Amino acid sequence: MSGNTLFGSDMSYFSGKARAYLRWRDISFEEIAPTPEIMKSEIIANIGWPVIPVLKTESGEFVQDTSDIIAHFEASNSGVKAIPETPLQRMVTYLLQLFADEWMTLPAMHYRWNHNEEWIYGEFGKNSAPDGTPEEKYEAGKAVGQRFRSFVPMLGITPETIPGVEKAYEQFLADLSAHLETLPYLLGTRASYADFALIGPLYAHQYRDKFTGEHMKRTAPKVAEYVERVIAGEGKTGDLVPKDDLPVTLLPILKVALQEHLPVLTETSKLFSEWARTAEPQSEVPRGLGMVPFTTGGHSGMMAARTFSLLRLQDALDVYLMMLPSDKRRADAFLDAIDGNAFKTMRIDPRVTRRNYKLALA
Ligand SMILES: N[C@@H](CCC(=O)N[C@@H](CS)C(=O)NCC(=O)O)C(=O)O
Repeated sequence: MSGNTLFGSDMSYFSGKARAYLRWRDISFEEIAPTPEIMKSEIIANIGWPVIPVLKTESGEFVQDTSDIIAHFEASNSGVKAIPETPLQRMVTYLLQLFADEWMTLPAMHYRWNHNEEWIYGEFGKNSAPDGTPEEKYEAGKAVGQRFRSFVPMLGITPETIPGVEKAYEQFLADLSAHLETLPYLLGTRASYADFALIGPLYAHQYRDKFTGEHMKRTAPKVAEYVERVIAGEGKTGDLVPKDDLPVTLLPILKVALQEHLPVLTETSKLFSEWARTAEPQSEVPRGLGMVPFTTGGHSGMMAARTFSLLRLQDALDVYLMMLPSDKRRADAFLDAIDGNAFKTMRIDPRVTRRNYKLALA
């Protein structure tokens, strides 16, 4: 195998994010599905745990985590940057990534596992038993799918919270549709990093999964067309909104995102700081640290305190804390406008990083 290989799947949330970026950047790559053999010989052998997407570069280097995959190519590319270079748009990009990667998992997992379960087993089976009969595909897909299905209760998706998850998702579709009336991409007339991040939840689960996709195309056709553009790698030319400004139509989305997610992140960071007090320096961080309360769409429950979210939050905080005073005043005005005050004083203490493809103390 030579060239860039993306071990990924059309059914996978984060593979869509990486794939949309690679196409937008015109990077030639071959996407290879994670058959059980590939999982063992390429992914577990090199990354240490079963996860996709994984990039194997031309030189045989393995990169995991979509932000590292994108950073790998951005470092050597002389074209426009995927991540905006101006401070407020940059911070908002990381906030949108935090929302897309870590909060949109709620509707994605709810709709997949409560409305598309039987269908998705057949789809998973295309990777697990590519040469099998439909029945063999279904059984093989079910064996793989059970692992993902088991994440549903940890996300707090229960009969009590499902009406809230659905309400929040429908509001999101309405807000994004309104935004797309004025701009074709999140931050302008070209695609940027935030669009790739949003394709994570929006492509595989919300657009491609049979029943959820039909619902999106029927109730939010502008969003469906947007998903088609971004996953195809369109939006290469055009501009971001000038003068580091933000489209006002993004504010409702960011407002709900922060209102719902920040309380969870605050509780998670407290549990993390407590855990870190007695942890060895540079330790690997557990993926979950107990349960925390949350509210979405007005319905409340308990979900796992997922530590990886703190890394995505830390990226946004780093941009905020490094801002020059005049930029920070603009960022504060923006945070005030979306009731995001809690963000201003949040700190990830101690800092986190990734080591050996896992979350670790910096
Ligand atoms: N933060 C990672 C997340 C990757 C991820 O969660 N991938 C899913 C499939 S879309 C997976 O393989 N999950 C296995 C697991 O979480 O144990 C990234 O951005 O690449």
